[in-house]
Amino acid sequence: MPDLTDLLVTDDDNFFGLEPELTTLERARIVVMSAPYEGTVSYGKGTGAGPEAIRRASQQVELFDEITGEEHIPRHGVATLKAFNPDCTAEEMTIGQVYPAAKQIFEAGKFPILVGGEHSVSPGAVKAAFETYPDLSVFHIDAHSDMRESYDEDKHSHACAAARINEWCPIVQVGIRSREKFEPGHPDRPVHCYHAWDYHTEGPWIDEAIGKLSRNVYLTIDVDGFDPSVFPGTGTPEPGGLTWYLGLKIIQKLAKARNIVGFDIVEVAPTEGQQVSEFAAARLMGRTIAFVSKYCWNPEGAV
Ligand SMILES: [Mn+2]
Repeated sequence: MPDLTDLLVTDDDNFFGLEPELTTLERARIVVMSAPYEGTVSYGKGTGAGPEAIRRASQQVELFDEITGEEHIPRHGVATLKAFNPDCTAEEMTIGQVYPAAKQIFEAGKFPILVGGEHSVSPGAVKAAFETYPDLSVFHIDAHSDMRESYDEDKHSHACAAARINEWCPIVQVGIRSREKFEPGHPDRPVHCYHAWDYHTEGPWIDEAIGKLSRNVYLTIDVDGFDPSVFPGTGTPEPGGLTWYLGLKIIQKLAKARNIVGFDIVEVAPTEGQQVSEFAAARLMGRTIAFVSKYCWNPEGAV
């Protein structure tokens, strides 16, 4: 595994189009990893092109966040790593490439963001977070519960992401509307599943769901947890997901109540002829950074 310095993007082809002095590993508190992997995709293809499309879209995102009233991104700095090599198995991607990079980011005291690619890339980042924060739990936004033990004879398939994560951490899932009848979690690490049918509008359930999490939380966002009107470009769209504002409010509440230690945004599959999904993903990245900065790093800002 190369040192993070060897992976660093040093020109202005970085996330959010920052001046290079804001993107060094010394200056930046946030480090973005790109995993353009779609090796186990079972339906629509194209998530391999997600990270590059999101990076380009992020250069069009306004850096001022009017919800929190601050410019968090230039204040903290964001380092961009070169994309990992997608010519490998899902296990080699997430355990062989994502995990060691995420581990180094945590060891440097920085905040990792992982951009996919399919959901199979996430477990390696969670493993590194879990080794850094032994009480870690995972907040999982997705249409799919991803709790299959194995899929297409691959334990590291995108359909098994939460099952792999559950080998280390308890999970709270929201937005779920596609799952197997029987998908047990580990007996010592419960998986609380909030189905979209019952929980798709604002209500006390959000605080209840967040209340099931430990202090330190890794946030994994499969964009298909949102409604396809928000993210039409995704591998396996399901009707009836979270609205944009409900999703943001859930993440804001999460940041106010818990310490988010890292997050990922996965399953964006850019659609020819429009930029809706990659721009929404870049915006979601920016908003989530704003909430983490405001409420997790400035605790006096919490309400
Ligand atoms: Mn999904």
